[in-house]
Amino acid sequence: QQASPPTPASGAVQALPNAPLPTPTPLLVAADLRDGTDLSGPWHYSIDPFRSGIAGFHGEAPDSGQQRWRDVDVRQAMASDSRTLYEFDLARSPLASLPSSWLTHAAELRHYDGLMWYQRNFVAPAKRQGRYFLRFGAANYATRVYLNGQEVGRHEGGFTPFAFDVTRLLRDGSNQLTVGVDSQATEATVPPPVTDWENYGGITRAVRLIATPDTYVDDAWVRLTRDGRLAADVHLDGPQAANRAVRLRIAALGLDQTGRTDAAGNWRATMAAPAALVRWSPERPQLYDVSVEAGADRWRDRIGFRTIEVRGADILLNGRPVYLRGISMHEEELGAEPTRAMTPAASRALLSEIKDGLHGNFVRLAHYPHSEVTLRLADELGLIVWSEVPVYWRVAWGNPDTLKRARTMLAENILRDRNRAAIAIWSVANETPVNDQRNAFLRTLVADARQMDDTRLVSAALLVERDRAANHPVMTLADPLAPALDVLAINTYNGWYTPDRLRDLPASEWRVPADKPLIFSEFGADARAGFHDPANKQKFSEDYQADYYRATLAMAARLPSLRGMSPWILKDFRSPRRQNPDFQQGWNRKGLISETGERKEAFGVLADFYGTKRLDEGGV
Ligand code: GCB
Repeated sequence: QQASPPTPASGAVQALPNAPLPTPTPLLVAADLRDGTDLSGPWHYSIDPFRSGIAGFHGEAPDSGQQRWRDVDVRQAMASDSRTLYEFDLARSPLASLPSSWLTHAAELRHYDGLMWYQRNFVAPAKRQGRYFLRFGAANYATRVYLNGQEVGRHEGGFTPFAFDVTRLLRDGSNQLTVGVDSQATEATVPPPVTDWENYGGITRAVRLIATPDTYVDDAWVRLTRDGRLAADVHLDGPQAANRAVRLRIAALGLDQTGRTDAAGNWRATMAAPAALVRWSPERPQLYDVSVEAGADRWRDRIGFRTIEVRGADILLNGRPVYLRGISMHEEELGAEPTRAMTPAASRALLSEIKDGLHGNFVRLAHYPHSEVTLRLADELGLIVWSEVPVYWRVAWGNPDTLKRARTMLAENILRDRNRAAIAIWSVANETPVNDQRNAFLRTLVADARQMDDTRLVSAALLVERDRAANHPVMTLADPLAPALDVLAINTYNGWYTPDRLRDLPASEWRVPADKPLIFSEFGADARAGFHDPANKQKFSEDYQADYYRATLAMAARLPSLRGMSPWILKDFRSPRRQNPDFQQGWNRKGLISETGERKEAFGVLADFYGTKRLDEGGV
């Protein structure tokens, strides 16, 4: 079912005429819970700044001496025939442990941006039956995969999973897997080259060899509909996908429902929600073991059930108003040398600061889809999630390829995560400049999100205009995208990027539509942990940051439609734009904790505010 399309404001630009939704295949939903061989660990790597493994020096196909994916013993080949030439030998190149970004493989790679080759061998399971997929959690940004010298596929986008069927290419014993990953952004990529975070090139999430029966459950989506019924959509892939018996079970609820797929391998069912169902909430993040059986396959996931909707300016979770006590975060683990490899422990260290330290119930996972490790943990801990695609700042709005990339990323993100109860909001963009092409681009993404998921809210982090003539902050939300969104979200930095005095912030005037929930998707100020300046309270001091939070929270308290916030940001994060030698040293310092976890004064200011709000759930 499709949610009724939002009514566009008069004069607003429509969505672009929609090409069909991009549907990534295979999807392998909940792949992280399937049986498989984890290919994490040591891989060989070799830089290729001129991309000579992809094209020769006149642009022709590369010659064999430049190819890194050849399935040969290079040293032996050269020793046995003096005419043989290889200039790359991955099998003898240095080793690094994956998943991780290459920025931390070696000191000289700290700023490498381009093509990197990775290679490892693995032993295929003996007595194979069924199908085998190579599944990548994420590789940033453009990836080519070769198995035993044969190309098996390509993928673009640094934050979403992809998989290739390699059943026929696997051989007994040792198999050689070669992966080229190119991190370089262009004007046409998503995100574009200029961002405010580190571009961690590499294979940053797990690579696994996953085994399934010939016909298997490629997609299953089990959820509460807006009217409180239980709905399931299942898609089988394989030679016996059509007209196949399917069984959905939630043992703890006594639910056992059977059905049959149609000719396309799809089964859709809705049923009354079992009376015993405990709805997922931050206070009680109940999850259930859910399985879908079809033929020899048994798909499983752990799923929470809740409803999320908007009524007037309220956000309703399970029918009750909720105030989003949140914070934003990047996918970057604590420590002085992060590599963007989100282990369960690394993710827990961050999310528990939000849940327990700040008394939060909400996290904005900025500015791209985060690891499924983090999404599963948010489900388990009870943190409501804002999930986003990296349509950030200035992308090539008029380029149809760029739109296709963004749509595919959004689809990959939503289809991966539709079973996560924690996710309440799909965000289609962050701080994008208003113009007709951009409006049409983003409307297309909004329509896609609604088509793929009619159970969640859609938003985008928007900018407001400041009245230049006024002598106190007068802020107006005039974005023509606003009518298309369920939740209005504003990034605001008065008193940090503007010369406003903090004491003037509480009296700011906000001209925003009153009939929709508003959240502050960002506000923040840099502070270098340990730098105190009580006398002058200069920018970059902990004192200024704490005062900035006090002033902004006082301002927030006066906004009648404000229903939550995700200040910028939990932890200091690497950003090449931030080079102030005294205070930043390559880090955006707007964290409430430093990169190594030291809490700044403002952490306590926000924790107190949220701690009080908790007693007053739903109130503003
Ligand atoms: C923003 C961006 C965020 C930046 C932040 C900042 O508005 O959305 O990505 O890091 O400001 O620190 O300026």
